[in-house]
Amino acid sequence: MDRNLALELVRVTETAALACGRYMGRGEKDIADQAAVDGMRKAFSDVAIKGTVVIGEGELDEAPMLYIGEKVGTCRENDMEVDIAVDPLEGTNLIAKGLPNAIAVLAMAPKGTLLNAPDTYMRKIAVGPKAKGCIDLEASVEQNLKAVAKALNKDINDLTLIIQDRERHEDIIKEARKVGCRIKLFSDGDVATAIATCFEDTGIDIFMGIGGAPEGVIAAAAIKCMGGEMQGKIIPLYEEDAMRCEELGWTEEKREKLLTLDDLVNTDDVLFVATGATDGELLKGVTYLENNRAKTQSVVMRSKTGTIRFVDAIHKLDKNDALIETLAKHK
Ligand code: VTB
Repeated sequence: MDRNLALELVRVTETAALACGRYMGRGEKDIADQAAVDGMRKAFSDVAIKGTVVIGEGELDEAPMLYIGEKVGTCRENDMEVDIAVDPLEGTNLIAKGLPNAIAVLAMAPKGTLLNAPDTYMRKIAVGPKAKGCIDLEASVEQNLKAVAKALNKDINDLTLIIQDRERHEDIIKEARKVGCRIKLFSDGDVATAIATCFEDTGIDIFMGIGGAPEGVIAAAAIKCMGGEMQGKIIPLYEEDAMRCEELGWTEEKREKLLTLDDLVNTDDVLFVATGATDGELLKGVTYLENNRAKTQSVVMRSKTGTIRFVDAIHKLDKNDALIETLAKHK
């Protein structure tokens, strides 16, 4: 994929983050989400790709924009055909409450290479590059924690597990506490937190737990770029999830299969881009400056070269056409 697309795509997540940034703490998660979706959709129209959304806002009947199957980009004859996975606002609750780790995020890869995950749950485990090859989703929590501690040459008491604060994780938390591991609980947003394992200075060594399956594929794109490891398994938590899986061809047999990083993202040419909406482990959120300006921080990665770029940008809010249109709509 053309490397210049990486920077083009930064504009897309920047626009989504700027569109929803003003809703921080206003308790309106759906409005914030809609603004991010509108911003992202608008910004995509200038990108020279023939993109198909494979992970998006839902099916056509439930999402008017960025629905699964929607074509995005300029879609000209010679444009490259790509799969797009988006989450215009990953962590709608987070922005509504002004909590950390809300991001606007997307991944792009050659056509047919991103897993078409069902919109249900996934059991996940992720680590950074130094612990690659040491995890096994099917092994016990204790085995995984000990293996990762060994790989990182850390005492298990110094190892930090990050896991979503949910009742469904009680057993994992109990087992991790038993072996004396440190635990960081987070309320929402398991893309940013899974990726945090790949950045040593976050202090996060391992990510575990059950979160959204689509979010799993998006996180896997970043982890692939950074040389970390992730595994997943589709888990329908509720009865309607199981029905949904069957509907989408994710039969019980298919769900049994352990999904490796290559199953989640089946290419060595994936791009991952995210912009902070609220401050987080990895990125600063949108900050507003005097004279109608706002500052964003984004990260863009390419698995082909392994380059990780952080992009700080200052935007003149009254000079960015895609944004002006989106902001006017959401006044
Ligand atoms: C998960 C996680 C997301 O919402 O989907 C979670 O992957 C939903 O879990 O990052 P619950 O159903 O238990 O709330 C997020 O945290 C935010 O979208």
